[in-house]
Amino acid sequence: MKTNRLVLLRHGESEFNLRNLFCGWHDAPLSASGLEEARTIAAANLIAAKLVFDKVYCSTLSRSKRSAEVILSEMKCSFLPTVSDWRLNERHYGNLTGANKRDMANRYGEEQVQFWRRNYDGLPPPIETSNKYFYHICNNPAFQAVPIDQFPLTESMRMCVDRVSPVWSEIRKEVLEGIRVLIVVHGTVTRALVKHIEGLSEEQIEKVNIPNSVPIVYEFNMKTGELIGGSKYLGDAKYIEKMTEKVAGIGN
Ligand code: DG2
Repeated sequence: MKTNRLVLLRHGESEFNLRNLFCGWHDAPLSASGLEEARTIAAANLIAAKLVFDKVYCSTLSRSKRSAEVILSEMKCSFLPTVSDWRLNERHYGNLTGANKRDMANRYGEEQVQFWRRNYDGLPPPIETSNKYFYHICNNPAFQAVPIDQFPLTESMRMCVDRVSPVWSEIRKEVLEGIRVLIVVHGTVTRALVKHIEGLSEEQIEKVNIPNSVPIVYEFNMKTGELIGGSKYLGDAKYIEKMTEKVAGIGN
């Protein structure tokens, strides 16, 4: 049986992850630990697993692109073709962008915040012109390829799963042709891809949380397109469990 692998990865910790702020389409850079994580956790685990790649996909946001650059540099394969596709950008967090997750929980209650974060149809209020990040987001050249009628003001998980669907079909086709792909994206986009890949239900995906910098490996039967086994998270199981729990919670 001929098989091929696909690796999914959430970028290293961003400045907004560090400060516990909703980020979405704001272009926050990686934190110092995020840069270090991309090297010592993401790349190190890929190297230890002897994984090699032919092509890389990331979003047009710098936390995704920078993580991919650091990983490729560490793996000594910066020459690999890298596609930055806006359809892989993080879910737009609407007017929550820039807000502290704990402050929002104190104001609106934990249940409401978790509804916005994890419910399949949880739709944050649309971003307003008074939001500090509104103009930065609207004028970011990284979003030039976004068709005007598809430029979001907010998005639910469902909307994100739909947005990612066509790019996932393109990537899947390449994987089944034998191209070894690495995808370096965001928390919600990784969950959207996990839903597509594993065929999870809406209820199941609401319970999935993705830690930064932990490679997730999938193997496919190239003839039938079937997924062989489930996901395999690379790295220290205790660390992955701790970081997954941290992402699931609202934080301080
Ligand atoms: C986080 C996800 O996205 O946040 O937009 O704040 O992966 O780009 O850091 P990322 C954000 P949660 O949905 O986990 O609250």
